[in-house]
Parts: sequence; structure tokens; C-alpha cells
Amino acid sequence: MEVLDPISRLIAPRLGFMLMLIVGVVLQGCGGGDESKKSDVVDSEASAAVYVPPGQHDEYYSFLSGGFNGQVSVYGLPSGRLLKVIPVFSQFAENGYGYNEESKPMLMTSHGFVPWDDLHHPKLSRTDGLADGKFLYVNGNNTPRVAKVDLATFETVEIMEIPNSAGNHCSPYPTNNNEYILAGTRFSVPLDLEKGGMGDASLEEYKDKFRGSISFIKTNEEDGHMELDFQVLVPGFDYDLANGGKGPSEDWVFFTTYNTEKSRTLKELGASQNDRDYLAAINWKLAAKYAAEGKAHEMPANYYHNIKDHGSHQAKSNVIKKVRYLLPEECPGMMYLIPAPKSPHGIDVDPTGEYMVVNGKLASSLPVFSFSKMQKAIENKDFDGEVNGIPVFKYESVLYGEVKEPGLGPLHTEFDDKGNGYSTMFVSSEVVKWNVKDLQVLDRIPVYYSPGHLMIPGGDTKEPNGKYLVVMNKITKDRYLPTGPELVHAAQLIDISGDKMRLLLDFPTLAEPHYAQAIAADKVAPNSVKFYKLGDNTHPDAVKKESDASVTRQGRTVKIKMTSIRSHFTPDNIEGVQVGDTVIFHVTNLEQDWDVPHGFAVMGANNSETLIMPGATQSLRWVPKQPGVYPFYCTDFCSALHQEMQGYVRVSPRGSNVPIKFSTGEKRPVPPAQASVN
Ligand code: RUQ
Ligand code: CUA
Repeated sequence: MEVLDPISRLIAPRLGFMLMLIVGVVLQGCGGGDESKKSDVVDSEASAAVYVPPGQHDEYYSFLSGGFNGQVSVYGLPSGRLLKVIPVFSQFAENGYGYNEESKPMLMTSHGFVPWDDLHHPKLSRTDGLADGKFLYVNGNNTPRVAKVDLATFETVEIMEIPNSAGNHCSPYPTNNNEYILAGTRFSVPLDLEKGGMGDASLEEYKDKFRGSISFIKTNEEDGHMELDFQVLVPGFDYDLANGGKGPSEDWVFFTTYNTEKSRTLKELGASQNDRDYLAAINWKLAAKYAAEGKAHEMPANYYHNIKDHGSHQAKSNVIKKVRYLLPEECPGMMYLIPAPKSPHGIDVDPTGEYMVVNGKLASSLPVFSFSKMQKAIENKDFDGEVNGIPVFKYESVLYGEVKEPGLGPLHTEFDDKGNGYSTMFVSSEVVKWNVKDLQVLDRIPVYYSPGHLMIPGGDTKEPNGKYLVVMNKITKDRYLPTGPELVHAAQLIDISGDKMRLLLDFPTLAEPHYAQAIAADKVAPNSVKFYKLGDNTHPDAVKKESDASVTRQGRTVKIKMTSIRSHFTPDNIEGVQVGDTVIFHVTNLEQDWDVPHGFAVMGANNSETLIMPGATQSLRWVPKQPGVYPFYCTDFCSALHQEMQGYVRVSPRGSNVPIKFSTGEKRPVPPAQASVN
């Protein structure tokens, strides 16, 4: 006879369900082939619907997260044309981000230089509840960070590390006027409120010592500048996703939780024991009020805030040493818990702000909660106990209704402008359209395969544009030519303007797209910067005319202040460098014209090239290891004489007495002070 130990007994009944899911995944994964292709015949008008004639522009910019590549990819819609890759949390050898001296501080954290992260959720900055096209905020999941991309330049200009967080997944969520960017931790960790940060604790103490945190990052209206105002320390669950209210629920933000069991091992089972986890509702306005009124405590902290300066294009790091926090048990009315089907993933609020949809990936229905019912339950104190002093609602008293049998493995929902929701079904590989009022399923369309997020332009705001839907798939299998074991992930564009959804286009994506955002092109394009004004360049090592270019030695460091213009560098002949010197090339691009970057690369450098925008200065560090004459050249084909845009650095053995000498064309005399080696 088989005797089950207590843990096995607990999980055994769940195994059947888990198995069903796994089988589902395998089936949909393998079976995709021929049969699905038949049902997938794209009508002849589909190609016309996505065709953007050569020379014409797309209607939308879309920003797709790159997941584990740490970048954002920008695509035009409806064409699916790739417009740009924006490195955020990853070094990018293509333009020197994270390799050149100016951008290195962007990737500094309390753990040192962290040149990679897992980027999941792009969110556009908002004014009056609508995307305003100014900034894009994104999360770094692994080493908790929130970054800001400036949409005038499509460059990462600010990165803030999030203290007391581990796995910054439910992040970043801007409130409707960008008052705050909210960022919730995925993992709970043992926080040491005295010394600050994570403390040392036994994993056996998980249930008592571990906590989560939700960070309230205040932003400045003008430049979007971030500042961590305070955190709310929350029970030691896992927190998954967040979304804000709108209209009547404008002051609220909602977070899905899982592992309310506080299991610390084999979470695939341990975190699936409770039939219900929670949807956490936080009144962010009230939280801000409590913090302003002195309810906040303070604890030591240690986190980096990195900002790129407009004028010098140099990033600088500030280290911040304290953080304020609120405890929900001391702040009545600030936080509530709604029981939700086990291990929910996405939480999405409809455009009216009344309905909150919880996408319970293991649930067989899609529960829709009612904000007005929640308000009533608060008024009537209609609670079913509490957790750590946080009131818990009764499921029935806040439930509006359930979408029955929407499909298998619901993950995320967005909305159109006609009162419909669209949900991704990871396991049954489909997008399901349903009516928010009567909760009836209206249509379903197969997607290839296993969709995660989907995105409708404005679909997370009060004014969605119900023309297109982009669904992002985790698995592509046979959709493209095979490329070895690793296949591309993909997005699919679906026309949602009619009653029936219609597949228009597949396009491959870079790495793994999680969420995406899109915005009408005319909200971004007119503000796009064409070049930086040389006169505004405040970089300390900029040279604004060729006659100011210089090579100077200070001890073992050689500073080369260089200019680039079609089609030469000044200087392009340099001597007097010795093996083991630290050579820094500060290259200023003198061009004042659109689309004329110059690149710079030197043989043997251990970093990358760097790409210098017109009017900007960038610096590359190089330590030559062997004597010789080292060529350098422009890496971006900038003119008919691009191939001639090159020069030489002579590197002599260490201790030689070759003086510093530099020139372009005719030789210039060398100031004597610079000629000697210390
Ligand atoms: S997630 S595939 Cu990291 Cu937004 Cu749901
Ligand atoms: Cu400058 Cu090519």
C-alpha cells in the first residue's frame, strides 16, 4: 500500500490539474503544424491592410519589451517594420551603450555594474489618463530597476534601482497623470528594518520574516524625473502584475498575488495549494497622503539613481541612503485584499474603471470584479477576516461575474472601445473576445503559439483604439524557417475593428516580448530630435572646432580630444602612446545635420565601437597591450569617403621616449609640457 507523507497528500489532488495543464502545453505545442495552418489562411485583403508603401510612415509606434535581452524594440504598425532597438538594461555594442564612458554609470547598482536585466513591461507616461508620448518607463526584473526612455531621442536617460525588492515584476505602472510610477516586488525577502535592505535569515523563517514591497516613485511633470517617495511593506506573498484604475477607480492600483501559502520550495506545487490567492487593492492617493502626513517610517537603504545629463550626455550616479515606508496595518483604508482564483497572473481594468479582470492562469473562468461593489463592501465593512491587519473581502460581495470557460490558461486582457475584452489563453493558444457587460464569449482566434501579453493601442487606458491588437507569442515552432534549436519569438497583428477578429500579419521579435505599448505616430514623431546642438554640448572633454583638438598625457593616462566630421578625424595621426597607457578617446561629432552619426573604433579595444550623434561627445577607453601602429576608423558609412575616415595611433614600448605628437594633414607643433612621460 502506498503511504503518502503529509506534503504529498496535500499536493496529490493538485497533480491531476497540473498534469492537465502540462499535457495541454505539450499538445498545443506539437499539434500546431498542418491543421492549424489551414484555419489560418489569411484573406487577400489582409496584406493590403498592413501594407505601408515604400517611403510612407506607419500609423503607430509600438514598443515591445525584449524580455531577456534587456532592450525595447520599436516597430511601426501596421507594417511590423523594425525601427529601432533601444538598449536599457543591457550593454549594446552596436552603439556603445554601457561600453562608452558616458553611459557606463547608467548600469551601476548597489551590486556594482550590472550590464543585463530582464525587461518585461513598457508603459508610456500619461497625461489625463492617456499616453502623452513623452516617456516610456520600463522595469528591470532581475536586479530591481525602473528606467525611463526619452521619446524625443529614443534613449535611456534615467535608471533607478529599487531597494527592498527582489524581482521587480509588477512594475512599472504610471498613475493617470504620472503622479507616481508604481513598482512591486515579485519575490518577498527578509527585510531588516533596522539596518536596511535584506537581512540574513534562514529559509525556514520564510513565513515570519519575509516581506514584499511596493515602491511609489514620484515623477516630475516636466522632465519625468523619478524620485522614490516611499514604499508600502506588504505581506510576504509573491506579487505578479499590477494595473491602475481609471475614472471612478482612478485613485486605486491593483496587484495580483500568488504564493499566499508562503511556500519556499517547489513553488509550482507549493504555491498552488490555496484555491484562492488575492488581488491586492491599494489606494495610492491615500498612501501618498499618509506618507505626507508623517505616517511613514524611515530605514537605511543603499540604492543607485543614474541620470543622463542633457547637455553633456554623461550619466551620473547618485547613491541614496534611506527610504521611507508605510505599514498597511497602520494606515486604515489604504489596502484591501480580494480573494481571486489561484495563482492569478494579469490584472486589467476596463476603460470605464469599473471592472477589474483577473487572469487566473490555472482557473477555468475569468472573474471580473466590480469597483462599485468593492466601495460598497468597504462602506459596509463587509469583510471576511484580515491578513496582517489588511481587510479581506468576501469573493461574492465584490464579484461582478465570471466569463465561463473562456479557454485554457488565461494570462492577460486588454480592451477595445466597444465594451469588449480580449484575453490571451496560453495553454489553448488563442485570443478570446468577450463582452464586458454580459460576460459572453463573442469570438476566438487561434494564435501561434502560447500567447503571453497582448496589446491594443491605448487598451490599458480610458480610450482604447479598437483597430489593431498585437499578441505576443512565447513559442513559434513551425511558423518560420527553422534556425536551429533557438527559434525567434513572434508577434501577430490582428484586426479587431469588426465583429470577427482577423489575422493580418506575423512578425518576428527580438528575444522575448512580454508587454508592449503603442501610440499614434503623430504624438511622438513631431518631437523627435534630429541632432544635438553643438553649442549646447557641455561635455567637459568636448572640442567644438578642429583647432582645439588635443592629445595630452597625465601620468599613465593619455587623453585624446578628437573631432569627427565628413570624412576625417582630427587628429588622425597620433604618436607618443606607450604600451599599458590608459588611452581615452573623447570624440565630438561636429556635424549639425540629421542622420549623420560617426562611429569610432580602434583595433584591440576590449569594449566596442561607439556611435556619436551629431553635436555629441562620447568617450572610449583603450589600453594597448602591444607596441605597433593601431588603426582607428569610422564604423558608420557616413559619406562617399567614409572608407577614408581613418587614422593611426603609434604605440611604443613602455618607457620609450617618443614624445606625444598629433596632427591632421599638416603637423602642428607640440606644447613642450605635454611631451614628456612621467
Ligand atoms: S509577464 S506573459 Cu512578465 Cu508581464 Cu505575463
Ligand atoms: Cu564617419 Cu563614416
